[in-house]
Amino acid sequence: MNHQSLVGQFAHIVGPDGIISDKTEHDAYVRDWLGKWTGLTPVVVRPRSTTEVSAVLRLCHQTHTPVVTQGGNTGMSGAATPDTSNSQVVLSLTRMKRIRDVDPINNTMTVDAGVTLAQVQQVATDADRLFPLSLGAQGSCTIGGNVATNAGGSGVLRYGNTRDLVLGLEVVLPDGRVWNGLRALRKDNTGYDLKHLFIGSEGTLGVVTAAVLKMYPAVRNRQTAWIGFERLADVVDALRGLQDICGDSLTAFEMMTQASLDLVLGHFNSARSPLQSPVAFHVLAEVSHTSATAATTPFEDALQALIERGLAVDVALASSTAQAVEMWGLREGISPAQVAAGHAIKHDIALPISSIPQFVQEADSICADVRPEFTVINFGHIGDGNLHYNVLAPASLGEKSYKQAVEQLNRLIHDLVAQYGGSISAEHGVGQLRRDELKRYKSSVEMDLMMTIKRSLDPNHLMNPGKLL
Ligand code: FAD
Ligand code: 2HG
Ligand code: ZN
Repeated sequence: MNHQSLVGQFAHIVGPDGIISDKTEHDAYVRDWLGKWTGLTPVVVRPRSTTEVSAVLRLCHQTHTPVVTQGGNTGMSGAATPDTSNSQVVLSLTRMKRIRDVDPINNTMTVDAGVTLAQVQQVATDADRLFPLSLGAQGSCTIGGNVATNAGGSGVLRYGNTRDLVLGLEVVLPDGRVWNGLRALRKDNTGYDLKHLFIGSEGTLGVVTAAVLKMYPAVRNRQTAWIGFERLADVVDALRGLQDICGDSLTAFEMMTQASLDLVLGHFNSARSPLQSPVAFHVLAEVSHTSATAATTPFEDALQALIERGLAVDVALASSTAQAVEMWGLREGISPAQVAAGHAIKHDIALPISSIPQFVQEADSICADVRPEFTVINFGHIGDGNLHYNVLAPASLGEKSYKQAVEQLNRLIHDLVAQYGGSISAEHGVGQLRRDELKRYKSSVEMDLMMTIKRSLDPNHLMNPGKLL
């Protein structure tokens, strides 16, 4: 079927205002926000309901039309960008915005896939509850995208990844059938737990159209601190020291190097370091209580103990919500500051926390050896063993030299990660960015199992081709 009649059939399903066929209006859908990937699509299709998604996928199945599902297009791995063949339809779910149910007694809500993470957080707040997934893109990323990437963010330490926050899913399969798995149950052992196949599948197995999400008791009392360290081994010790005293109330433990902070301070004119002097490693730590009257002393005592034990060299405790927000602004500012600085070679890695200090020492020395003119921007969710070990190439580097540097550094850093029993994608997924790398680090048995699942659900290979596998 030619493009024009296909577009006509899509318009018949979603209505004329649900398609964008004019290429001059495709930019936001065919280019990723990092500016690393740009593709082409014959049409962007924007359904409003599961029934429409089902009809769209049935048509794609009948016509062998490949589909790239897209949420907020905030992903970090090029997984939501079509290729340049001009054959892949972009299925954007941002018009699917219904809050289907909120049940504060069951502590669950059921929402359409196109609802943004910030809206979901607000729905929970309005019900005097918490939805704890939290990340820099929350104003634009969608729950469908969070599910499809198994997003992490800064609350994983206490609440887990997206996978831990989902009780049920509704998914449209590649042939258009709808699987209604919207069960709001915390216990259900009736066979294979199918939702977990789709969580983290990056749009390669089906389209998530709705999710049942867990809610938690609202946080009524929060303390935020900025802590300075000279040694990474002390950061890791401090994490356990704080947990020994504060237990589960420690909800965030984010690390950044001085170079990462300097990048943010250089990018945002009004930004100030919370500490008096530079230190090698900065940590943003937060404790959260569900009781408004919870004692604040354990956290303060724990911070004091870090100084007394000689682990931390300086501490700033936020004395107001505004100060806490400023601290989080510094942390969340690292990504945009990197984009402004030019070429960041991204490594989103997971490691056993105990091996992080040794790993970083080795990785830093590799980078200094092979690329002394580059700057390591190492930061991340160290409380989860997740580092964003990014390497900034000078903005003046030509395209060809940049590509060579990416290949060289990916190989060296990822091989080192593998040596330490780590993962080359902790939270950003595989997408296009790490697709070829994946084969090197997964066993043939694991790749084979993944291909078997892919073939059985999507035998025509129409769902997000060229990504992940
Ligand atoms: P998209 O980018 O649109 O899509 C991502 C993938 O999901 C693609 O494979 C797409 O095909 C698939 N997909 C999207 N919707 C669906 C659906 N309904 N059904 C099936 N497949 C679908 N990520 C983290 O994990 N932790 C962070 O701390 C974090 N911080 C970020 C900070 C910034 C400033 C930015 C810009 C991004 C950050 N991200 C982070 C990355 C990104 O926000 C997440 O990956 C997010 O989950 C993507 O959601 P999205 O709706 O934008 O998905
Ligand atoms: C974060 O933790 C995001 O801020 C982005 O996951 C990481 O820019 C990055 O590499
Ligand atoms: Zn992150």
